[in-house]
Amino acid sequence: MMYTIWRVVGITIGVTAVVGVVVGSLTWGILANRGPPPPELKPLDWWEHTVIYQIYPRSFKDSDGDGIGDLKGISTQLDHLVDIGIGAIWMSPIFVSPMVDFGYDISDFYNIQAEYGTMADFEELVKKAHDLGIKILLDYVPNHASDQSEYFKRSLAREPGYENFFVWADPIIDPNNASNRLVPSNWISEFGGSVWEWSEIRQQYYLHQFAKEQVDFNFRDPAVRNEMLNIMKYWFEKGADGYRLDAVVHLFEADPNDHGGVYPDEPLSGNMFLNPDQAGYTTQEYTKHLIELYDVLYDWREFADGWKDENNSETKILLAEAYANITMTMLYYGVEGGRDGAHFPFNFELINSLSAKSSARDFVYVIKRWLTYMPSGRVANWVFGNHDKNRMPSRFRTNMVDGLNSLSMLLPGVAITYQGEEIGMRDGYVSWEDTVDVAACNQGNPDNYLEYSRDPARTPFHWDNTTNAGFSTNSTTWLPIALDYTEINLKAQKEAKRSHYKVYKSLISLRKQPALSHGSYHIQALSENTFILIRHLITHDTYALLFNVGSEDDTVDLDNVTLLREPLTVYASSVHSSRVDGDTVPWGERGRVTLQAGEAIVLRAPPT
Ligand SMILES: *[C@@H]1O[C@H](CO)[C@@H](O)[C@H](O)[C@H]1NC(C)=O
Ligand SMILES: *[C@@H]1O[C@H](CO)[C@@H](O)[C@H](O)[C@H]1NC(C)=O
Ligand SMILES: *[C@@H]1O[C@H](CO)[C@@H](O)[C@H](O)[C@H]1NC(C)=O
Ligand SMILES: *[C@@H]1O[C@H](CO)[C@@H](O)[C@H](O)[C@H]1NC(C)=O
Ligand SMILES: *[C@@H]1O[C@H](CO)[C@@H](O)[C@H](O)[C@H]1NC(C)=O
Ligand SMILES: *[C@@H]1O[C@H](CO)[C@@H](O)[C@H](O)[C@H]1NC(C)=O
Ligand SMILES: [Ca+2]
Ligand SMILES: [Ca+2]
Repeated sequence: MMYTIWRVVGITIGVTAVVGVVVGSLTWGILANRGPPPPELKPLDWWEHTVIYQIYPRSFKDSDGDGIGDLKGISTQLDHLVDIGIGAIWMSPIFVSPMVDFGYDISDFYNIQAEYGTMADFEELVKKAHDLGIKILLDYVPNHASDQSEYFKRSLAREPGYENFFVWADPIIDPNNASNRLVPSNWISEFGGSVWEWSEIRQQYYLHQFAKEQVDFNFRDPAVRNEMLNIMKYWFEKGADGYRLDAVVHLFEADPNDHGGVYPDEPLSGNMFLNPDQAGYTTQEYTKHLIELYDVLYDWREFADGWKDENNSETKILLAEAYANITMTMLYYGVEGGRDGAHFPFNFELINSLSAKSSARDFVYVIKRWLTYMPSGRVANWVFGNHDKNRMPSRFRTNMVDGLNSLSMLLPGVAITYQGEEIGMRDGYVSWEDTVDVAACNQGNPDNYLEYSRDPARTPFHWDNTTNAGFSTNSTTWLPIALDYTEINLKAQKEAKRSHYKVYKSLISLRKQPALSHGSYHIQALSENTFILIRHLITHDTYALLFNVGSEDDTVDLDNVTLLREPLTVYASSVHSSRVDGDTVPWGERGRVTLQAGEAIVLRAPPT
């Protein structure tokens, strides 16, 4: 209960800070002397304050020299994950797939892709990880199946039970020419072109919101919903601790029954930067964020919770991938006073709304927005990158790596790390000839493919400075190794006195501190470019992150930040900082602190 009150206090201060436009003139800290002694710390469920590490299996570690990462490779590198201190791994899809979209086009949801290994390899990975205290999250791809799947073959053949497994539609007859068939609607796929693909066999169109080889399931068919539960159950039985739910905003499309028997055209969005065959040229109002999808999601949650209760197992978690506006995103948590949804929807605000150009106040605003909109009693999460987005140092500045990693570690809730962020890996260079991402191949040309390509964020992990960065012994790898691997690699960073790896590791271990797991948060811009994030819990050490997100030196005043008491010592600092761990930050000149461009320091202050 007290815990909640403290959090509410944190939010109140946050809101005040937004309103109190005059930067740095806020008085804090009356709080410190208020209220009864500290509450018992509420025990947290395993996932509520964990760090989740996303592995892109194809690019993590190749164990057999074919140039492609695999499950045995992951098993052999679990020590690295134990060493840095993460609590769970989420693996991008490892199931049988023709690899049109590198595993997001699944042809057999119940088996492992041969190039990644065998079921025995998977079982061994689960066992090893669990023995080391690491949870395993799988990627659940409910929206679509590969056109090579049995489901699709059966549906093509109109096999009983499978006729409506996918979204089939008759052609529209051209009023001017009866032998010309037209697509059922003007909907555009995420990878470009119509969502409708003609099938000679069924003499009908099928719908695909991604590549034409990724056929959308028909979630209005109860048989589909049932099969999804079978899949979820199957991998729970194999030991999966939860799922990341892929592309859930696309689960439903408008129902012709609600539109006079036709698939309604979408109005044009008016976005003049897009071609008529690009997603977003129309409003997507009939293809994304349909309200029906939430009930399906809430059913999955009920299933996962039922599993836990009936089998007295640890919590199975569901994490929703939903690029949506803030209100639609928050609905993925569930309905207040109603059904639960995902344990959390991924927070993509740090990716979508912040960049190298953002000011301190932009950071503060975007962070508070999530925490303010989040329904009460839910758990926040922080994501700076994934396999679909340019890498974090490439979107921001390379001198911001430690500050960004520190920020996600110090904020309340779950921190999510995409493989390589712990060593500050940047986008790799992938030429047009080497490009394999379907999004870039479908929509791009040699001049503009990098606007679409997700390959640069997917180049293999840099283990060391040997051939292929220690990723593979093969002379060629499925994607080229980024050229900067001799400079940026795990081994070098372990040996260096200071490195991104060392900052990351020290920040993860700081998460055990009660102020981080249970404390209130206070975040405020101190100047145009520098903000402070404080985690505070009465009678425990207070921790504060000072982060200059600008591109010049900046001096800020800690005068009125009364939650901080002397002596202030440096717990961690950016690799390029002149401050070292254990340094005292002199309060002498009444708390003036200068930070270099991109510099972040994490300070420890005694209890208040
Ligand atoms: C600190 O607060 C006092 C009182 O509100 C104010 O006069 C002073 O300017 C503030 N100092 C800074 C550096 O903002
Ligand atoms: C090396 O990779 C290529 C494909 O990039 C593959 O054809 C070849 O068989 C691999 N070599 C070995 C030894 O697996
Ligand atoms: C009618 O459509 C068919 C099929 O697209 C095409 O081959 C034919 O030329 C069209 N006829 C006229 C008169 O446009
Ligand atoms: C409990 O676990 C068993 C397998 O261990 C599974 O078959 C069963 O469906 C689970 N219970 C629920 C409620 O899902
Ligand atoms: C969010 O999206 C939904 C559905 O697309 C729309 O109805 C709503 O107005 C949007 N809200 C905001 C705040 O943009
Ligand atoms: C590779 O790294 C080792 C230390 O791990 C270092 O001694 C060596 O000089 C490096 N070689 C190159 C080519 O950078
Ligand atoms: Ca391999
Ligand atoms: Ca769909």
